[in-house]
Amino acid sequence: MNNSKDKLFAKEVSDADFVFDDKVVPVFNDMINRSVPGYATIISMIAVFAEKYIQRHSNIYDLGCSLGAATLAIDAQLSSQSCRIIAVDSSRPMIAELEQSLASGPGNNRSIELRCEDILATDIHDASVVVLNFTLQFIPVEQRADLLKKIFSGLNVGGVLLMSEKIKFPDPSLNALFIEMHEGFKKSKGYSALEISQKRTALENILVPESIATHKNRLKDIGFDAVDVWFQCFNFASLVAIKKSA
Ligand code: GEK
Repeated sequence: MNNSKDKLFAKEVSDADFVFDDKVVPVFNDMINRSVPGYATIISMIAVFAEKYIQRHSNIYDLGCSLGAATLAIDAQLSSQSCRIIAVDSSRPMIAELEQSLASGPGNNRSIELRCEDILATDIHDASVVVLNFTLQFIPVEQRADLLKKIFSGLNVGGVLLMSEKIKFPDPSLNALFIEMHEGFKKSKGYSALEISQKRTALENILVPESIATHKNRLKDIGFDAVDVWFQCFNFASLVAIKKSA
């Protein structure tokens, strides 16, 4: 897997929206690790959750898998071969790179199926674990409930949704504080002020954060019985939502 340093916004760029294209793939690992506080912890804990919730002969979905960090962590964690991991992303360069790393990597390579498609069109069935790791934030707000409803109905009883998101806060002063802290984190990881501000502009229209309360209420309204945050650092959080009954 390519691990080049992310310099995409180091020079002045035009005001175009961010896209997950072939320029992003080689730097994606570096970018996400230096941009999302706690990313590595979240990935390894997703695998720990998966180990607990996996059901025999069920499907695990990694929706918006990018280079497959969650897929690969789950694959490495699970000793049983009796499940199938379905990794989906609409970016062809991401899926192509993941395909290559699966072909050359040391993973268990249990049944991992890669799909280059819009997750809004993905059929979810017989699922024990569904991962939405920083993906829902890119789905238009008005389509989020339908996607989550589809996930809920495709989950088996006893299944789990693990969902990480950039979040916003109802209190404007706290919202501003956490944005400042996040930018401080990026600065501490070597991003310049120009890189931080250009990336902010590029994501403005395509990454739409919501509050933790909005996420929790929507998941509960859809039918998830137990919903809470299991990880948070500044304006990044990961939620666990369990389907206890149909
Ligand atoms: C990780 N989960 O490393 N359908 C399919 N894929 C989509 C869609 C869509 N409608 N919209 C966006 N994506 C990964 C990180 S990155 C998060 C996820 C980030 C894909 C998009 O192509 C990209 O690969 C991914 O969602 C979001 O654990 O870069 O902040």
